[in-house]
Amino acid sequence: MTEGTVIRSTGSWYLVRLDDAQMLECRLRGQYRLKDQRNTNPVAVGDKVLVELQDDGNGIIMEVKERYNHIIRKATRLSKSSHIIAANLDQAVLIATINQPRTTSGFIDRFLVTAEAYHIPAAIVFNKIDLYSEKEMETLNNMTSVYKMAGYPVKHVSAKTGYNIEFFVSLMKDKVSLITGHSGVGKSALLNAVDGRLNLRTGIISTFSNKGMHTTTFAEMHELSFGGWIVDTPGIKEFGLYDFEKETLSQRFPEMRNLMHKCRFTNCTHVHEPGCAVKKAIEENIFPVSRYRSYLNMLNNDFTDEEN
Ligand SMILES: Nc1nc2c(ncn2[C@@H]2O[C@H](COP(=O)(O)OP(=O)(O)OP(=O)(O)O)[C@@H](O)[C@H]2O)c(=O)[nH]1
Ligand SMILES: [Mg+2]
Ligand SMILES: [Zn+2]
Repeated sequence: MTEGTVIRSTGSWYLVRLDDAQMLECRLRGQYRLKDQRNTNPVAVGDKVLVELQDDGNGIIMEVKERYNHIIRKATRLSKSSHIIAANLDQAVLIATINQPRTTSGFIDRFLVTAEAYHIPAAIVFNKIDLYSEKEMETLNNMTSVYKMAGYPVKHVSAKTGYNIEFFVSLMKDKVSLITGHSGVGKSALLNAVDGRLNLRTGIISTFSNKGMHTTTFAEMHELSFGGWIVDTPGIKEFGLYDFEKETLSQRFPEMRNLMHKCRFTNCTHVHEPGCAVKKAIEENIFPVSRYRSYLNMLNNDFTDEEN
């Protein structure tokens, strides 16, 4: 048997890159049992697998190795069954824009909380730097300091002018990165700018008309010419669809995690309790209000996007 990585999954066929770089179309062993019945797909992009070569030139996936991590999408928020989008990721990179389209801090915070919940390091790349007005630059700089303070890498780039593109390259080099973000933020344009070989389609075509086609998740991994892999996921509209427990939510905010031990009550929810270190930090202007607002919205299951 040979080891490889699942690069693409289209339901019944899997494209596997063997460790000697050979590509092999594979099917899944017939009696492969789903260990976790709640997931609709037993094998996901990024999975490390053991395959057996067949006489017809295809392969059979005999075994899926234990995942280092994975990220799940649910059919709907209330749905019991879920779909594994990708496995064994080194990081999740959110491509965001202040305008055209606007990425709100609520959306960014749900992305970050989800990445924390799945133990996937997260980074934020603000694109379209060439477009912003003075006021939008101010918003950008405020958001940047908020997320840097929380400990996340933040970069400003422009796919159009090439500004800081080398930072985007260094962020992804030799890593497996999930690339996500609203439609139109320039994910494909940025990836084309760093690696022309990818030749991804850009513009508005991939957003609207293809809406229904992508929903089954054909996530795909692409090799980067300078080293590393990206996972392109056309289907994720709202990254933050995961089932969190309210008690653990504050642990998904690194800056809250660092303060919590100072709250009077160990099970403090940082909402109404006396002696709360988080609320004190907000009063003292050392905890960002936008992050706290997102926390409250998530506690209340409020996923509407509001102000930055
Ligand atoms: N001004 C400017 N326009 C950009 C920049 N990056 C991308 N665009 C434009 O924004 C539009 C959308 O870019 P895409 O790369 O297709 O966006 P996407 O994030 O891949 O969108 P989906 O595939 O629909 O998820 C295109 O018209 C790009 O030319 C940038 O840095 N500056
Ligand atoms: Mg695209
Ligand atoms: Zn508290």
